[in-house]
Amino acid sequence: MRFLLVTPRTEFRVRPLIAWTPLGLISIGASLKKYGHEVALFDRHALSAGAGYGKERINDLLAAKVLSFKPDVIGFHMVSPLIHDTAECISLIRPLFSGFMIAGGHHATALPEESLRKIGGLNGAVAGEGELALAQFAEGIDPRRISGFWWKNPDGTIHHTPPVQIEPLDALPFPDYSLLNSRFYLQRNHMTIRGFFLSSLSMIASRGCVRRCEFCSESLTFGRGVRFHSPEYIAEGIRRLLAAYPIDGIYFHDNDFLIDREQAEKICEAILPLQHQKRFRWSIQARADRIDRDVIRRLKKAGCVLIEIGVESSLQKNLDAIEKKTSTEKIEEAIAHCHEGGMSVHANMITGLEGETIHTLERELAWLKKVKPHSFSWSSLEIHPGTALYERKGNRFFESHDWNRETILQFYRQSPLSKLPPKKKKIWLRKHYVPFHLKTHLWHLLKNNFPRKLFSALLAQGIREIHKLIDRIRQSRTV
Ligand code: B12
Ligand code: SF4
Repeated sequence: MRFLLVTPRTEFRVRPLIAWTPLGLISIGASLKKYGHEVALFDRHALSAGAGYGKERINDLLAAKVLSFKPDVIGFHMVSPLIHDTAECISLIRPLFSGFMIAGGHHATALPEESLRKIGGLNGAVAGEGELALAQFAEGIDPRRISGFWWKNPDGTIHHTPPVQIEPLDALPFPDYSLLNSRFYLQRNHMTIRGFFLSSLSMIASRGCVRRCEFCSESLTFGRGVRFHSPEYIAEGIRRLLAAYPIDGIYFHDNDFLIDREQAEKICEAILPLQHQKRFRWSIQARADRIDRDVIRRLKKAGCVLIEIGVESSLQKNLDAIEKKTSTEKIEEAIAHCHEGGMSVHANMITGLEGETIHTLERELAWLKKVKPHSFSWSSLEIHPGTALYERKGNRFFESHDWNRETILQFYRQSPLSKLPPKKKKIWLRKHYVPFHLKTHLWHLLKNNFPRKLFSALLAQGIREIHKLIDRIRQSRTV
């Protein structure tokens, strides 16, 4: 069978670039190929966020791909804030394509039945992990025996089976990175592994998280508990990537790389010998309360250069409210350990938590200035279906509203900062946020990449700008 897998289109160009890999789809692609099926990836995200193509152009390219590749099945990766894009794609494709359209990912896992009801042209959905379900579907197995499968009968009735977790994870083939748009994903940049000017690809060493922070839907598709790849599988995966691609960075997508200390240490040991063959740097995400001097020493020795911490807020009342189950002191200690151990640390912060005011934001900024992570980012709180927060809000937004661009964008505009009149917001950002943010990032960048790498960074940026200019000229000629 022929499978076309599609990512949703991001509405903005990611500047500077964050080229994290769509691991879910390339892992599904590898499983399907293992059984002899043909797979192509149509990456709407890479075309919009990377190449900067507009919606019309991407839609035309997708329609052309459907006609030339002639898939039997089209699979969509669905995320809640971009659900309108998938819905639009499906109605665009339906008149051209009479085969099976199926969706998976976080949104499909949280709301499989609503997805089938609200998106008319969709035939099926997978709740949870997709590798086994799609491979079984391709093998012609009766849907009633495929785990996590939701399907619509011609009479409109919906049936489903419960999801099953893939175990052991090592049974999965390595994700098929050859499906990726290499021009986008291999671009050397300083944001994928923040502050380090590297060409990198992503991997994942574990699936799941044992916590359930109120706002978080990160491990929804993986179900309860945590499962691990063996350290040997991870080392072999890295070895293959280093041999096949001109990369010098690996970004781990794990929710919490340090969730099992022994496992993390074994991975470090397995990775170390690879550093002698070809030097590469890597980064992880971890909870603050798992970070100590010893683990930093081991990570650093194995080539890890950056830990991203989901700090979310420095205010204890916020941490308690979102059920982060940690303390401001623990976070401060973790950041201090990173400084002492020479490990770069990035703080992921959230704006838009309940009770937030400009005053509390200023307190968060003052805290950042005090503890000095090497870099930080602030994302607005997003209320995703499948989280405790969505349940508590109780407005059943996705169940009760249309899934069109306007409604969805309205729902996701939550931050009080974005509620400020645009002029006031600009002034606040310019005065309090931008200078500090720029200073921290620039300093980190200079320190890690000076001087040869920095020169290459500037050169690469210049070349990218020239490519974009050529693209724009070409685009204007074809219009
Ligand atoms: C890496 C990443 C990105 C990367 C790459 C995205 C990509 N295309 O995969 C970048 C930086 C581009 C990104 C951007 C965004 N992301 Co993101 N991202 C992640 C992250 C951290 C890891 C994803 C990953 O690699 N998982 C590991 C793989 C193995 O699992 P998986 O992707 O879930 O895929 C499995 C199943 O979901 C399923 N599946 C997935 N797709 C399909 C399709 C079919 C047909 C089938 C059958 C099954 C199936 O099978 C896969 C294999 O088992 C997750 C958090 C997480 N832990 O998952 C957030 C996450 C997926 N992102 C999220 C969001 C919201 C976004 C953005 C909308 C940004 C934003 N906050 O507004 C954009 C959307 C960009 C886009 N166009 O897709 C949310 C989604 C929540 C939700 N309810 O929808 C998550 C869960 C983070 C969060 N905030 O909670 N993201
Ligand atoms: S925020 Fe981090 S620790 Fe909390 S549930 Fe999500 S992945 Fe787990």
